[in-house]
Amino acid sequence: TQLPPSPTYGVPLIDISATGPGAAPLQQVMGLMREHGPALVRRLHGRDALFVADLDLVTELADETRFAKHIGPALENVRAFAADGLFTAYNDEPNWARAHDILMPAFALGSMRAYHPVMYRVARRLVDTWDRAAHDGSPVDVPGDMTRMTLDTIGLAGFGYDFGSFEGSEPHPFVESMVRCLEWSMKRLARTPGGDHSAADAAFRTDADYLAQVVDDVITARVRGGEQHTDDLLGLMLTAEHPQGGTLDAANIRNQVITFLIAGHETTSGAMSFALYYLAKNPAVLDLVRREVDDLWGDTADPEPDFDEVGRLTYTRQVLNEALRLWPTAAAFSREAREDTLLGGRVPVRAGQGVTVLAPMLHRRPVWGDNPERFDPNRFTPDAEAARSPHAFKPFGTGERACIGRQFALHEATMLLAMLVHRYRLRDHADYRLTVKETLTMKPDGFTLTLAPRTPSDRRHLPLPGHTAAPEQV
Ligand code: FDE
Repeated sequence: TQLPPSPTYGVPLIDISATGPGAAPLQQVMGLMREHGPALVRRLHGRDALFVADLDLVTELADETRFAKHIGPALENVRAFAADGLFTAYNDEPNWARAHDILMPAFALGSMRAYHPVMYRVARRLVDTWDRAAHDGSPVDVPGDMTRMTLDTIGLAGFGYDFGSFEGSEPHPFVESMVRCLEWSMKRLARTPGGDHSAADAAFRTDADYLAQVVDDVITARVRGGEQHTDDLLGLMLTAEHPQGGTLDAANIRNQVITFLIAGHETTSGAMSFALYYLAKNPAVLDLVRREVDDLWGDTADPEPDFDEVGRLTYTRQVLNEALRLWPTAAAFSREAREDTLLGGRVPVRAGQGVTVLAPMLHRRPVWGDNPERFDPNRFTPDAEAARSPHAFKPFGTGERACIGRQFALHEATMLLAMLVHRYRLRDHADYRLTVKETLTMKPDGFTLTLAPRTPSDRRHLPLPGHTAAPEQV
C-alpha cells in the first residue's frame, strides 16, 4: 500500500477528495501516515498540504534560521474571529512582537504564584460539583467539567471575569459560540468548491459577534471598576507600555482576550481529560500518583495545595506529559520556509510554503521505543528526557511562537489532577472506549466516570514491589 513518492514532492501524494476529510481530519492524516509513512502530501479538491512527523524533518523545521511559524488555512479561518491576537498573528505583524513582549512576564514561571489562589478556587468549584456526583452515584461528564473549570480559571486569572460555569447545567453560551466558531474554521477547510455556504457563514458571524460582545463587556467592566489591576493579563494590556514605547490598541486587546479564552481553555481541558482517561485505564499508574499525593497530603480531608507543593508533584506532571504525548490536544502546527529549500535534502519547499507537523505521530516515532501506544509516564523521568532529542516532543509547538501558556496550563492541570486522585476513586463505569473528537483541538468524546470518596484505609499503601523495609535502627 506504500505509494511511490510523487515527482513534485518527493513524498507520497494521497488524494482524499473522494471521501473528504470527515469529522476527524487529523486522525485521518494519522491513518494515512500509518499506511504511507511519516511524510506525505494530502490532496483535497486540488489543494495540497504537506504533513510531516519524522523526527529528523521536525528537527529541521524547528531551526528558526530556515523556518518560521506559518498561518495555514486552519489558522487563517481562526483569524476571522481572533485576527491579530498572539496565536493567529502573522510573524511580521507589529502587534505580535508588541503583545508578546508585554505579556511574556505574565506567563513566566514566577507569575504562576499570582494565579495559584484563583486556580485553587476554581478547582474547588469542580470538587464541590464532583462531591455531589459522588454522593448521588451519578456519572460526571469529564471533558465538559474540565472545560467549565479551565474557562473559569482563564477568565478569572486573566481578566478578573467570572463565567460561573458550574452554576448552570448548560455550558456558558460563550463556550458554545466559541466551539461553533472553531468547528466552522475546521469544516470550512473541507468545503467543496462551488457550494453555497451562506447559511453557515451567517451563523458564524452571529457567533463571532457574540464573542466580541462578551469580551467588550469584560473590558468595560474592568475599565468602569476603575481599580488599578496591573497583575493580570488584562491589567497589563490596558496599562503596560512596551520598552520601545506604545501600548496595545483597543481592537488588539479584544483580539488578545478572545485568543486567551480560546487557547487557554480548550487545549488544557482536553489534556486533563486524556490524563484522567489514562489513569482510569491504568491502575498501576494511578497507584503511583496516589502514593505521590498521599505522601504530600496524607489523610487531610481537604488539602489546600500551596504553590510549591504543585512543583513537587513530579510524577503527576509526568502523567500529564505522557497524556500530551499520545494526544497532544493542539495536535498540529505549521512552519514555513524562509527561503526555497530542500527539507531532509529531498522534499522541495518553496519560500512561504507551509509544512504541518502532526504531533501525535511525531510522538509515536521509533525514538519512543518499540511500543509507542503504551501509556508509560516513565518516559518523562528527567533521565529519559535528557537522553532524548528535545524535538521528539512538541505538544506546545516550537521556537519563538511556541505556547506562551505552557506553565499556566501545566500548573493548573497538575494541581487539579492531584486533588482529584487524592480525593476520589475513579470508576470506569461505562467501560469507556476512546473516541477522539476534533474541533481543531482534540478531546475524548463522551467520557464519563463515576466517583467514590477515598477513605483513610484506601491511603494505607503496601510497600512497592521490590522495596524491602529499611533495616531497623538500633
Ligand atoms: C501557542 C500554542 C501553540 C503553537 C501553535 C503554532 O505554532 O501555530 C501550541 C502547539 C500550543 N499553544 C499548545 C497548547 C497546549 C496547551 C495545553 C496549551 N497550549 C495551553 C495554553 C494556555 C494558554 C493561555 C495558551 N496555551 C496560550 C497560547 C498562546 C497565546 C499562543 C500563541 C503564542 C504566540 O505568540 O504565537 C499559544 N498558546 Fe498554547
